[in-house]
Amino acid sequence: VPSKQVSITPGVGKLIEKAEEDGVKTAWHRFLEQQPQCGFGLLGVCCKNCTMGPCRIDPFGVGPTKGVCGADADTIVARNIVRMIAAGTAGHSDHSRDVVHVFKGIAEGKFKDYKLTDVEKLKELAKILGVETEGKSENEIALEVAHILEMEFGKQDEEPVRLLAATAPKKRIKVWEKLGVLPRAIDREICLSMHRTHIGCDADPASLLLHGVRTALADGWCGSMMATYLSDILFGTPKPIKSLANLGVLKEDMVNIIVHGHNPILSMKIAEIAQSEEMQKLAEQYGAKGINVAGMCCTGNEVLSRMGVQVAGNFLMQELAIITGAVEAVIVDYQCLMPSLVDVASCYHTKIITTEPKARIPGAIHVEFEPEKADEIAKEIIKIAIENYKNRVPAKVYIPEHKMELVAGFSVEAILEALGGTLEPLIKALQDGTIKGIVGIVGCNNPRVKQNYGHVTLAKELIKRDILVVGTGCWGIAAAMHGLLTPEAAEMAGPGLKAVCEALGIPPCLHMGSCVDCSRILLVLSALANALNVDISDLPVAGSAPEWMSEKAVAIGTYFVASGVFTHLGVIPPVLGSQKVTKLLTDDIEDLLGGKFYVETDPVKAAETIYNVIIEKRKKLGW
Ligand code: BF8
Repeated sequence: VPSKQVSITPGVGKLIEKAEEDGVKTAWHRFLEQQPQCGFGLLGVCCKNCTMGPCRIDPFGVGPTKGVCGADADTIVARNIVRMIAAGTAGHSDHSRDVVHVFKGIAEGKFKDYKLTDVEKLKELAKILGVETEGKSENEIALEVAHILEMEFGKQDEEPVRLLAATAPKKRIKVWEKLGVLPRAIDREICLSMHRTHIGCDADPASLLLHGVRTALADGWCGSMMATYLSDILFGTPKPIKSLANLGVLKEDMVNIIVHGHNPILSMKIAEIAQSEEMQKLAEQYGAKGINVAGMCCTGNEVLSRMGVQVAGNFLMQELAIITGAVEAVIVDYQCLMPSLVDVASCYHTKIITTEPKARIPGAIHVEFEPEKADEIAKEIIKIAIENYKNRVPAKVYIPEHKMELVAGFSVEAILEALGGTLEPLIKALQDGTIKGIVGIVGCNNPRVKQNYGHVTLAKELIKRDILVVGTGCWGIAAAMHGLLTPEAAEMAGPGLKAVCEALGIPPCLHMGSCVDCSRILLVLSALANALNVDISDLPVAGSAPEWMSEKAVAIGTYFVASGVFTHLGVIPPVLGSQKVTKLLTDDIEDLLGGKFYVETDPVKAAETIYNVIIEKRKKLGW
């Protein structure tokens, strides 16, 4: 692998070289081995939804134009995309279900190791869901809220999910109502996505995609929204917090533990218990100076936003952390975990510890996490890491020195506080053009893109044009490692944005949390639209996923578009095999929903287009 060409992030190239010296393969190596990748798959024209297939449509029209059942490229491409949306929605929302379970258990007095931290937010949630709070205890309120939220997954009536009805702008809800895409229950829309795409069901690409929209809306405005609300109630709503990012946060003389995955229920416990005197003392007994917990991917964002836990890297760096030879344990819950972690770890002393029945990896140590015994299990897991410190081989250790300062923790509440308690200053800055617009950048790494080049370049190009950037997920970590989350980064911004950042002491790029926290971006859009009495599609805003790869990112992109947002993708989605579906998603859908997809692999060109779209929207608002 040409180590200097695959990433812009300092330290990554060196570790890829070390991997090769150590005889270890990374995702970049396996990506090369996969070349050339299947053209049918890339175009989305392979259908394996029944065993008459797999059927493949010849994109050049020379070979077969229909599968055995008669499905054409339009049907197949649309079905495949809807299944991606369903899987992504399932990922976010099933994570949410786990948080609801713990939230309810706390209210019932079952999970003594957790508590309700942000009671104000609980009351706010109760209020928007129509739960009376007067004269009731916290636990009573929480129980009623939990009951409503559980119903969001599986209720059988035709009413829209209540969180969406409570948080989306009224004008937007009317658009969805007219189109018949208001989601009724999360599990129901996912189930219906699978049913419609079964052999012999929905063959109409427009009808299929509209159900994809319905499913994605159940994710953004309900499943993910719920995960954000409840994680804030359980662990505290993020406030601006300083920390460091990149593999240089690993420590030569400490027990290094990486928490990786998505659910804060586990990672917050590990981070908390690792700080306890008992665990620190034990680490000292084993010859270490203490325990150093570092985050990876979205659970890293969760513990960063609330505790300031340092971040080791984003998606493509999970293997590299092990290759430093300095990590005693990688503790994972679910999503975005490479099964290869076990192969890589076998060349070092690192233990991979899975904790969830739904995400087991062959060869890993499995310690099942149960919220009833959270503290006890967290200790058990941390002890495995501590005891492993003695197995570290100093000759195999190389920790790159690079780490960057950052400020994270920009929840909606924190943004409002920075603005002095109201959106007015932001609206004024938008109206007078000091800030031209707002762009949410989200999503993954993908070896198709030079790692973090898309994320960082797009953000820099946008802030230069006085566009405020907010974002989540692996983008947040990329931005952090490249210094974009510091107040000093305002130097890179245009004069208007720079002045605003300097006046408020905030960075020009705001880290809003993990991928489920894209719901925070939706709430900002909703608040702006309501304040201006317009629809989200009228706002000078856009979305982008410059390096996306996961099905969850497809769900996010779709609910952004469905919410009226012009949404850029830096990686070509598997739809080009159908001109009809491509046109529906990048053109026709705008007439229906006010947002559309825009695909551009060059982030500099993408920034230019996004800027022009924002200027057009401003003109229409008379700004
Ligand atoms: O949910 S950005 S690689 S870690 S999928 Fe995964 Fe993508 Fe990272 Fe978080 Ni989101």
